[in-house]
Amino acid sequence: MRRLQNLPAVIAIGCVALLLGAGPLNHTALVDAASTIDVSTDKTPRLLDLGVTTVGVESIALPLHGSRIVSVTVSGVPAGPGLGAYHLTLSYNPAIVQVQEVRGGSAPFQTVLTASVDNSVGIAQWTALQGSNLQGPTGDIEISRLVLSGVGSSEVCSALNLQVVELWDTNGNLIPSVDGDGSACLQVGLIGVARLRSGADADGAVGISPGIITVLNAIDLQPAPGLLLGAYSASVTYDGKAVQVLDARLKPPFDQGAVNIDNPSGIARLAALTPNGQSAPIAPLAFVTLRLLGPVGSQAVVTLDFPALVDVDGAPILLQASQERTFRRGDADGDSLISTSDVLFIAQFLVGWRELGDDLPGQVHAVNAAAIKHDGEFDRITVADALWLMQYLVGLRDPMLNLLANSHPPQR
Ligand SMILES: [Ca+2]
Ligand SMILES: [Ca+2]
Ligand SMILES: [Ca+2]
Repeated sequence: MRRLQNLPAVIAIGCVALLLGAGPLNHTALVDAASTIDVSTDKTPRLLDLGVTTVGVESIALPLHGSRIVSVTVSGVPAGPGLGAYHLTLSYNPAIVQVQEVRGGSAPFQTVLTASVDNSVGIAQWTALQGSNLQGPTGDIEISRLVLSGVGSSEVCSALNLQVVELWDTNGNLIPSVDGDGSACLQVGLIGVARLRSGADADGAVGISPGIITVLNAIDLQPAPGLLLGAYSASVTYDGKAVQVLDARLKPPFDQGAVNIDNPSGIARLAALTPNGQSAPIAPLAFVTLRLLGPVGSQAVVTLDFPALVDVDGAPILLQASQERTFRRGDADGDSLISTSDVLFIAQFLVGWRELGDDLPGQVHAVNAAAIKHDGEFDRITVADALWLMQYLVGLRDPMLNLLANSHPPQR
């Protein structure tokens, strides 16, 4: 039986407004839409209004056979020296949820110092510190991300019991805090399988293209017959110091929507719908142009998630797993090293001997190659990228690809 015919539109408007911070629309519709679809972003209760520093973990819906990333966030760090270091533990029911990985969060907490995970008893603990600046962050900051996977067999929940062992400011004073626990609930509904590719758009702009390749029933992992996707919101997250999103282009049939790019925070949000629905595979859903900013060879990870994905009737679909791509500025052949081979790959691509891609040997990694020399509105691969990398390899340019002051092109 069908639900409201206009639900995808309501949902998409709600999505766009919620995710993109648009002005108030119809508040009721927005809240309804959020409660209908926003199963994965049930936020931890915040005690900010009371002036209490809170360390919270998100509540999340986990697909059977799938994994998701949850944020651990400190809110309400008081004005002063700011956050310098933390030590946290998380306990959970390992028969329902397991911690696959503990990662850093936003800068300056983009890495963890130590992490230990025991999935046999259900305890993870980790520490991090930031030594980049005596003025640490105040207010709200995402300090780490946990990759969780669902391992149970029915719709049950596990508490995500966070405990703050210690929270320090950069002067070495303890910051009093409370913890905000979350939960992870297994879902046995529909699972969307996403794909993230890197390459070039029709005009040569390099970047990534997210897509949904299939929708499965969680119980038997068989494709859901006749399912039409109606709307999505996607997030692309990255370290804003290493990567910039220059543009995000919605592609038909999901071309009604909106885009919000926040490079300082390292997140780009897309939300779009298609009124009549479309069956998977839908790839690409969009094209997101990327620029790498760091020194030659430095690594940058870009993660794609779908905070909301619904079928044409508004029923939620959980993503099986976030998708990631790792980039290295200059590494055109994708072997993680910077060498003359990268120069060769670019030159060979330019005369049509190699194709773009990042999943088969011999392909040219478009974003890595194009980002050697930045090119205006978007980066593309030109012979100047090969030239600059060669100049770097012979010592004429520094790792940021600036010409060295005492190096000159040969005279006559
Ligand atoms: Ca707790
Ligand atoms: Ca290489
Ligand atoms: Ca270029």
